[in-house]
This record gives sequence, C-alpha cells and structure tokens, in this order.
Amino acid sequence: MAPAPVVPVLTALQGGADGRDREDAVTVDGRSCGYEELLGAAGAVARRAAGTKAFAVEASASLETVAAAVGALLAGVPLVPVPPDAGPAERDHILHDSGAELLPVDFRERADFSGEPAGRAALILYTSGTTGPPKGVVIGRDAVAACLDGLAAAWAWTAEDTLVHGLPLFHVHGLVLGVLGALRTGSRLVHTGRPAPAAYAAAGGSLYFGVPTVWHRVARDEPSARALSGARLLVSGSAALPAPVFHDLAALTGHEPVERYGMTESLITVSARASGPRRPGAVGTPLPGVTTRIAESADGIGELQLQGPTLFDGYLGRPDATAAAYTPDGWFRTGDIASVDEDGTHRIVGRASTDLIKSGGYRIGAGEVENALLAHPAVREAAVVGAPHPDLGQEIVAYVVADGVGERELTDFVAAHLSAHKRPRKVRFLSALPRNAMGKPQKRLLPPV
Ligand code: MLC
Ligand code: AMP
Repeated sequence: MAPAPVVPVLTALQGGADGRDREDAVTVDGRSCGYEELLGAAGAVARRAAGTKAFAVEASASLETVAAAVGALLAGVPLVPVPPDAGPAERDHILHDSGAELLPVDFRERADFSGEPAGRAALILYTSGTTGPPKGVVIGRDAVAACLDGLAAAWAWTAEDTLVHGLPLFHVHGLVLGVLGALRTGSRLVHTGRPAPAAYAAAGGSLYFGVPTVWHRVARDEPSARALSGARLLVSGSAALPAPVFHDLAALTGHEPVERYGMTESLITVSARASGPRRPGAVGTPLPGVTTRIAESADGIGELQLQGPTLFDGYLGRPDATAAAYTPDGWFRTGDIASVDEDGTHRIVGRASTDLIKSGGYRIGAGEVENALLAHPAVREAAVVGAPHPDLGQEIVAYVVADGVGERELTDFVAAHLSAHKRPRKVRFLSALPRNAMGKPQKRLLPPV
C-alpha cells in the first residue's frame, strides 16, 4: 500500500489565499513581508535543510525564524528552535541531543522549493521535566494541523483576522499558534518583538494572544488596555489566568478573555469558545477530537488525562520517558490536576509535581536549575521551588548551601548557563537543607521566601 501523503500544514500560505497580495501579511518586530517573499525565503531554507534529519535555528523574534519554520514544513524536516539566549549548557544539550545542525538563515535568499515533504515530523521542541535536562518533544504535522483547525473553529479565527502577539518563537504558544496558525488560517500576523502592552495597543489587531503575565501587565497599563476594546478576541494560555486579571481586562477592554489549556506534548486540547461562556478560573471544553478524563478521583479532582489527534509522537530518543507519559490503557498523563463542571467546563487547579515551575508562562524544571547551581564551584547543595508571584505566576526561588558567593553571582551564573528566564529571582542561603531520616531533601520544610 502506498504511504498516505504528508499533510499540508500552511494551507493559506501555500494555497493562494488573499494574503498573497498583501505586502504586510507577516510583520515581525517591525519588518514585514508578503506571502511570495516568505515562500521564497523559506524555499531557500528548505533547499538547504533537505536531506538532513533535523535542523536548528536561533529562534529570535524575526522573519528569519518564520522562514525557518516554513522551510522546515516545505522540506518535511523537523525544525529545532533554539532559544536565542540559551547559554552553553542548554544550547549544547539541544544540539547534541537532537543531532541537528544550526542553520544560518538569510531572509534575502530566494529559492523555489518544489519537492515533496520528506517526513511527518514538524518540530522538535525542548521542554523541561521535573528532573534532568530538557527532552525533545517530537510534534507531527498532523497534530499541528488538527490543533490549528480546532482552534480556528473554537475562536472563529479566519483570514479576516489580524493576529497580534509578541511571544517567543521557540515554544508552542508563539510558534505553533502564533506563526503557523496565522499561515494556516490566512490571518495577517503582527508579532510585536516583545509582548509589551503599548506594542499590543499600537498594533490594531482583532485577535490577541498572551500568557497571563502579559495580560497582567496589559491590565495595569490602562491606556493600552483600553486600546484593545476594538479587538474581537483576547486569548490567554500557557498558565492559569488569575481571576482579578480576567475581571480587570473585561472592565478595561470590554472583552472577557478566552482561556485555553495546552502542553508542548499535547498542543492545545481544551478551550473556551468565542461563541460561548468565558469564566475566570476555567479553560473551557475539549477541542474537536480530544477526549479527557480525570484519573483516580473520589472527589472529582485528579490528574487530567487525554487522548486525541494533537498528541506528540514521543520524546526524541527516549522511549522509556514516552511510555511513562501514558497510562497502561493509553491515556496521556498531563501531570495537571483538574476538575470538570457538570456542563463539561474544565478547571485546572494545580500540578501533581511541585518540581515543574511555570514562571511567566515558561515551563522550568526545578532539577535543571538545581543542577546548574550545583555546577558552580561554591555551591554544595541546592533546592529550587516556584513561589507564588503576582506578575509571573510563580517565581523561581533557590535555596542553597554555599560558601563565599553572593545572590547576584549565582543568578547570573544560571542565566548564563541555561537561559535568562530560568534564573532564580531570589536566592536564600541556608546552613543545611531540611532532610528526612533517609537524607532526602524536604522542600516543604524550607523556610518561607
Ligand atoms: C535580567 N535579564 C538578564 C538577567 N536579568 N539577562 C541575563 N542575566 C540576568 N541575570 C534580562 C533578560 O535577558 C531580558 O532581556 C530582560 O532582562 C527581562 O528579562 P525577564 O525579567 O526574564 O523578562 P520578563 O519581563 O520578566 O518576561 C516576562 C515575559 C516572558 C512575559 C515577557 O516571561 C515571556 O515571554 N513569557 C512567554 C513564555 C511562553 O511563551 N510560554 C509558552 C510555552 S508553550 P531582554 O533584552 O530580552 O529584554 C505552552 C503551551 C501553551 O505553555 O499552553 O501555550
Ligand atoms: P508547556 O509544556 O510549556 O506548554 O507547559 C504546559 C503546562 O502549562 C501545562 O501542563 C499546565 O501546567 C500549564 N498550562 C497551560 N495552559 C494553562 C492554563 N490555561 N491554565 C493553567 N495551566 C496551564
């Protein structure tokens, strides 16, 4: 039997949508291009990537990163986006683990790539677990297509929209939803470089994406928030949107934000609808094709588990970790604790492990930061936690046992080794970590921040 054809992902970009005539179909950090130009630049990337098993790019917020993502899909070779501020430890791990070579992208290059896509994997995104270095999450083209079609239906997202956001282009939110989503639906894209409230206000979009930290900052900047009243839909995700931010946004912009829930491994699986109720603290109902269940719950609260077309293909080279992510009867274990209201509305109430921290919408493994701290010669012991924070959701706090080193030096050390957003925001020095009789550190016995 002939293999099934590889699914097209960027249907609007490649299908002759109206965007073809628009010189500013895609704007990133002040630079714009039309669809023809983008396809030409991506064609040049695809030619260079063809024949490799994966390729990496420095995923700055730029047209180059957009061309790389499109080029990867044209060639059918997975893209490995490297956070531009990744320090040597993180960068070496990503490149070594994926086997991808860093490809320089020159947006002025043009080529017409007419080959068929070679394979089904679209992206390999590195994401943190509770311990150890980040794992490569292999995301298929079919999963991306299914997710984006589900979201387009949920949010009435069409080529009439102008999508605005300023999120990083090395995670699902900014790259899959924020770039590939625009190129599949045909909506104009304005990426603001950074997700600053004033830049959101100036962009004049209809559809806005942000993580809760961004929405918190918008809500505190009244003129910018009021400028969003002409939009159609404000969408929040990647972490829990605090209820006060929901209410402030509604009051200032006239729009109750739509909240949706997802993960790198599952893409977006649950969302409130443009046409339906939006409730603070709730993430809506499953997207088309997604089935959810709450595990092991007497009180209706337990781990959220999933099945559906948007799930990942596995952790790269880690069949053990991939198998462990599923229950024996084949459900993906999100690690998030949730409940479901009588009408099917899902609420995410926490995480099973406190060692997975969400700060500013970034997922950060406590173990990864602990290992970075322990690499400093003055540090003897380290325990890292996420402490509640009004703007970041959680802030990274490190408790260390160390001699002759200050807070700033340790913070900079982690920022330089891993990346800036993984740095502790606070460091507390202890004479010893609290441990149980077995000698295991007891994070719940750490002193308050
Ligand atoms: C500060 N900086 C340092 C530093 N201290 N640099 C090096 N060493 C130090 N010690 C610099 C930073 O590099 C940065 O520079 C600047 O100071 C501010 O850094 P920051 O404090 O870390 O940024 P902040 O303003 O707090 O960031 C907030 C934020 C960011 C919201 C902009 O957290 C963000 O972009 N979050 C989005 C995360 C995201 O997209 N998650 C989606 C995951 S996908 P400079 O020059 O850069 O300003 C997912 C699936 C789903 O979850 O459901 O969506
Ligand atoms: P990441 O792999 O970076 O995409 O992080 C996924 C995690 O982000 C999930 O497991 C959740 O803990 C969290 N998350 C994403 N969206 C939401 C949301 N709307 N509400 C609460 N948590 C969320």
